[in-house]
Amino acid sequence: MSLSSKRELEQMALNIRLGIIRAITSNHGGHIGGSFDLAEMLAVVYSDFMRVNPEKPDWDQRDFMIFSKGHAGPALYAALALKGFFPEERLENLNNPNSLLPGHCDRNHVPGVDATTGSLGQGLSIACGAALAGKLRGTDQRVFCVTGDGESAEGQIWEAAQFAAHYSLDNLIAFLDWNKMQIDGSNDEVMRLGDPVRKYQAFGWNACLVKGNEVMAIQRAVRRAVEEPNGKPSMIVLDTVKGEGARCIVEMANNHCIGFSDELCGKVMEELREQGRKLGMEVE
Ligand SMILES: Cc1ncc(C[n+]2csc(CCOP(=O)(O)OP(=O)(O)O)c2C)c(N)n1
Ligand SMILES: [Mg+2]
Repeated sequence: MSLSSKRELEQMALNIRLGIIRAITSNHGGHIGGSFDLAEMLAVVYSDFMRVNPEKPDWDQRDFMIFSKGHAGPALYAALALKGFFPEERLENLNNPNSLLPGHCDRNHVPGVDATTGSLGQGLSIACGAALAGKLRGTDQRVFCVTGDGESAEGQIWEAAQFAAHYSLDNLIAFLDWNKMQIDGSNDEVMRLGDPVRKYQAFGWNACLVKGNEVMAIQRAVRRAVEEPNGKPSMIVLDTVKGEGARCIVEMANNHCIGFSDELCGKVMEELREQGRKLGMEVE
């Protein structure tokens, strides 16, 4: 299997953040914190592992991406636009009236989106259904799923965790964006999650902790999950920082869903331009 280099993946992650900014700026705000911190994971999965065909988004042998933390739609949309599912200009139509790019992931409007999400807690169950269907049909399709740590307060997540282990869904590769924050503050204040790796292991999953904003660490973990199926579903816990990618966003007391002024956009772009220079990329 030929995999992307660190530099290529970091460039892709930067392009994803630029796409997120393009979308969120057009809507004068949005869910930046929990979108930005997924850029490295999306860069790895869409560059190296997702078997999809942007020309035929409904290809019946494709891998699935179930974005359970649907409020991070701008991150998934940016990756899909870069992959060629729709023109990048469409990113500038986030959440406008009659938009073809609703703020939360919407499979009815956006090519490449496999499940409509936003009501938290449901995506892992949808992913289990898709993974079980793949097994029953005898295909080698993989199902990727992205969950949140605040989202994990939903009981349905743990029903799905039990189900996936029971049905030996080793074609299911899930991520947990462990940024320790949710909408109203930290998980420790709102609902303690404890150690998610040990929890998923106790539920019968392969579970590991990786530096969630380091492309090579993520690439290694996903590679292991896809190349060494062992009868168990895999949970890759991404140790992330909410808003990673721009210091001015990380440092905000709450960066969950914020208004986006020209001034803030300018500050973020300055940081992204600096990262572009280091990666040998021209960022406008
Ligand atoms: C069932 C349900 N309850 C509440 C919400 C409101 N809500 C939107 S995002 C969010 C926080 C989710 O936290 P987390 O999963 O940690 O995602 P992050 O904020 O880190 O991106 C909440 C509670 C929702 N979308 N769905
Ligand atoms: Mg969180």
